[in-house]
Amino acid sequence: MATPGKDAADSTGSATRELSQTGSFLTTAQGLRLPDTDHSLKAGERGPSLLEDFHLREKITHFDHERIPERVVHARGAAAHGVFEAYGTAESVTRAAFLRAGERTDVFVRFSTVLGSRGSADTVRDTRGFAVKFYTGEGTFDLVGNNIPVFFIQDGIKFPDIIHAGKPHPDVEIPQAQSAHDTFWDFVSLHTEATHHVMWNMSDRGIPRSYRTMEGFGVHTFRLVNADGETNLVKFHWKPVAGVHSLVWEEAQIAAGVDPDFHRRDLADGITAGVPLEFELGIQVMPDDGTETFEDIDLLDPTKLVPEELAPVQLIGKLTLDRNPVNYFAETEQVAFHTGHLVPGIEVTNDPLMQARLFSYLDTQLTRLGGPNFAQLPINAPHCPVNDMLRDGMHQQAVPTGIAPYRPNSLDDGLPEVAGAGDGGYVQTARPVSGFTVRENPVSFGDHFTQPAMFYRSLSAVEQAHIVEAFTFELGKVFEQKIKERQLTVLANVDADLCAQVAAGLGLPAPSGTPVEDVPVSAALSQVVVEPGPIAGRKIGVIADDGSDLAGIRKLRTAAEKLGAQVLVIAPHGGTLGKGRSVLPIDRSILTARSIEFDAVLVAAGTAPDTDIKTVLLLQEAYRHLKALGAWGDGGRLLQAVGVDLDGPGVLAGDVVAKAFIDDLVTALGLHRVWDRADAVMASAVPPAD
Ligand code: HDE
Repeated sequence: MATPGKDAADSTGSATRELSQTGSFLTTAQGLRLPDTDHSLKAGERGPSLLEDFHLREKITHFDHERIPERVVHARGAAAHGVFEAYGTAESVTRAAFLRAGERTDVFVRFSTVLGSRGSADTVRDTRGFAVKFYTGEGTFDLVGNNIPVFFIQDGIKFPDIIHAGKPHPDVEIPQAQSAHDTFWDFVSLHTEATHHVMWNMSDRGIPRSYRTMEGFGVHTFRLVNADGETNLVKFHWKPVAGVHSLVWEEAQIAAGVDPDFHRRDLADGITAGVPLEFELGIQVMPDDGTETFEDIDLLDPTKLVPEELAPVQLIGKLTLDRNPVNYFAETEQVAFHTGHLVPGIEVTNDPLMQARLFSYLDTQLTRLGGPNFAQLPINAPHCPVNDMLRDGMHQQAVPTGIAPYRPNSLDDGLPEVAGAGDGGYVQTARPVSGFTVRENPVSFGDHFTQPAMFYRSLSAVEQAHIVEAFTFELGKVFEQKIKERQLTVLANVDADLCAQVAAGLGLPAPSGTPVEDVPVSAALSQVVVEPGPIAGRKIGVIADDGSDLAGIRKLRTAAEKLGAQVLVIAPHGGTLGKGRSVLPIDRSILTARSIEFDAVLVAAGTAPDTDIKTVLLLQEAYRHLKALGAWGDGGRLLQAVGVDLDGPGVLAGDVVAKAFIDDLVTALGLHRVWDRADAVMASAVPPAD
């Protein structure tokens, strides 16, 4: 007996492979070999083109239809393939087979910004999408999360409102990919449940250093069910092995112009360089005791997080992203995530935001991917047998063999069968539902300010200063005075100091509010680290010229590469440095280098203290952005020439590239930034002259 769906899955995959480039001759879509694709068929060499030129028409017609509608949100994205390996530590709370010890599952992960169009810049201040497709043996599970643990709205019915407000102004379509404009602040100042998410967006989390240094969150509370049918309420977390690290605002702005592909380039380059992205999946487990609350936190309210101090994140597996897509359109653009792609052991809750998402993700693909058969696209096809009774429709690729795609039937021997829980069927846990139909929120959804205050007060002074700067910048871009004033009244209810500082920056009086005074802080919310972490994926720029110590650079490179970091040589010209066997390729000429690319900048011994304006800019920016600087041998002359105090914090020195020098560099990189320099930098925009 044939299994139609299984055959369909197979034929989808193989048919698509056959359709992609095979054979060495250029052909039409019908396989006809072509003698010429550079000239249209014309009536004489100076004559008009002929309608009979079927190749011209096929080529142009197909080109005319190359684009599909971009995602209405999260249009700008980049992705990678990889594998997820389970530790087995979640087995007591879920029967999901892919979470059993040692289980390895193929994954595809797409990172994105929310507001911008497909061609917008990567480094804008925005939330980042963190969508993971697990191709499990029990069906595909999509964990469609963000890099911020809370959301702007509590009910999905408000999603079009927040997105319309955040998107560019509808008359002039300005500004692209950012929230620094009137409609966004108009909405969030009126809709105060957005305050917590706004605080995170204005923090360093809104401008991540790279995808490899971002946390991820499932945001909603999920219900996990174990083999005995016991349930727990759970929040998902992705913990980056590389640590949580962000850009500073000036870097983000420079990158938006100098390298709009900053994050996708880092992702692709890192994987190409053999440095995979690594994240551990974790869960916070809360009892499913019928209250759907935990320590007075409403678990159905997506504007609230559960502090890690109250429910520690238990690590349950590791994600490794180590393969770039082969074709952006086929994979990154056509991938279709859906919060309703679930597997046995993982269920949804009544969070009204999550409920609306269960409708939206399937619906949006119908327009974006042109019909209901998008699951057959190679990137969306499950990696397990598929035996559905879905038939026909636009772009149908499968050739089902059965004749009875209905149940019950006798003509296909009653197949396919339905599966109970014992056969891996997705049997939802029965949950009680009662009440009157209402358009109301529970009372507990009404507290919009306690957790924003907790977030703000949990951060270090530098992080708080960045939030003040971000609010002052964004509201400074707002034209309507009443919107700025209204947002200040929101901040007054979060924290009086925050409000006063932003008001001062805007030149407005600080209103008074009723901020919550006694908020327990959560140290886990700060991303400033005191212990250095790994440095894989980091980039060290080394300024050198024809007189530099090339052996020292090689030694540094060998040491850095062992730790997964890259050394990039910056020189006054392109090509190579040195002669004969000691020749060293130059990675960036000073014309193509910009400080934002590097996590630390060093000057090699022997480098002339040439204060070319571009070199000065590079070093001063690196200094301002709190990056480690350094030099060995007489390389320090250049640092001094641009005004860097060689004894200042985060300025490394050594006679030669020796172990101590390398250790200092690794420590500085592992701490992400030279936070001790922050006060001096804030006091003066340029490094102090010596
Ligand atoms: Fe989404 N969201 N969303 N969202 N979302 C989409 O689906 C939507 C929400 C998130 O890389 C769309 O296929 C509604 C929360 C990510 O392809 C669309 C609501 C969170 C991605 C959609 C939300 C997300 C999307 C656009 C409120 C974090 C990118 C294209 C009820 C937990 C996935 C698409 C990718 C994409 C709707 C709220 C994350 C229109 C209606 C909360 C990471 O269906």
